Amino acid sequence: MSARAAAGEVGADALAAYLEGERAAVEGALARAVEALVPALPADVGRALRHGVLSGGKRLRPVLCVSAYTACGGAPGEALYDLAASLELIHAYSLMHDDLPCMDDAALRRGLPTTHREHGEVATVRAGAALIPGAALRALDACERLGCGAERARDVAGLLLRAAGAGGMVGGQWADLEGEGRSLGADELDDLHRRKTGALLAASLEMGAAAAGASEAAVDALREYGRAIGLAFQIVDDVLDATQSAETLGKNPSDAAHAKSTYVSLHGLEEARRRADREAERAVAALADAGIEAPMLAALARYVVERDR
Ligand code: GRG
Repeated sequence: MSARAAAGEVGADALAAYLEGERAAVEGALARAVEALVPALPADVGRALRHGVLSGGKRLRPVLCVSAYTACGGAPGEALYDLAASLELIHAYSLMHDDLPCMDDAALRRGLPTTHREHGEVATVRAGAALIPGAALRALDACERLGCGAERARDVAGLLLRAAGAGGMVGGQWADLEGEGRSLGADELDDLHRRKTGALLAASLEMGAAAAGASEAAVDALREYGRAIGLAFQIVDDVLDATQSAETLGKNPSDAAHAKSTYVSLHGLEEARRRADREAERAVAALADAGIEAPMLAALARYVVERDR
């Protein structure tokens, strides 16, 4: 079945209602995480952390984690949302640091001033750094409450940290910064984004499946789904950067200003859109091939390519 047909089983209204409910539960878990982390921090660092974590966003990574967990037969509850929120804590730190003058030098994020513009560079660097171990500890604690057992808890937290590390998001960001002003080849661009954006998105699915105690085949399929939608997500990010206003995006388009190679600069708009569609189809096929029936994950694959921000 194609991604569009599989997603068609979940109508637009049902998807919107699902996203709204899941996001509300994720916001609750993020608020719990912030309340747990802030008391140990100086007041200005706490304010920066609160800004970076609690000022909106699509909350896609935690939603994917929860969706994978339930697709593998797990029942949602507070501990699951706390596990899912650990991904968003890493994501939040990456955006706070990415926006700094030494990286993207961005003034606007999610329609608001970036964290360092509001709270200063020093507090933002410190808050971002505090989020990394904070996320790992939240993930371990959530796994324990989910009854994962020590070995599975270590595996799940390991997935998060490997995806965030030099072989994943951090390494991808280095490659991205080093690639500015240079024309990257198609394989180089895929590799960069598989690490910078794709690794954490794929880990979201894999963590949900692993925490649910899914079979190796199911974990593999969800990783495959995650890798494909991770790439689709980044391609669409490039398309949106090239075509949408700051008002719609909630941030200033910046790829051209930083002379970045993108899917649009390399392949053109139409081919970039087709490639994103193909990746979404591939994601859904990976689940179907493994016999995983998950219409909501098919709908989320469509959402990733059809989103406008
Ligand atoms: C020290 C080199 C070095 C790196 C530190 C800063 C950093 C680590 C990593 C940055 C990675 C990065 C900026 C990835 C961007 C991924 C991306 C497409 C973000 C946008 O995600 P959305 O659309 O954002 O999910 P919302 O706002 O919806 O949460």
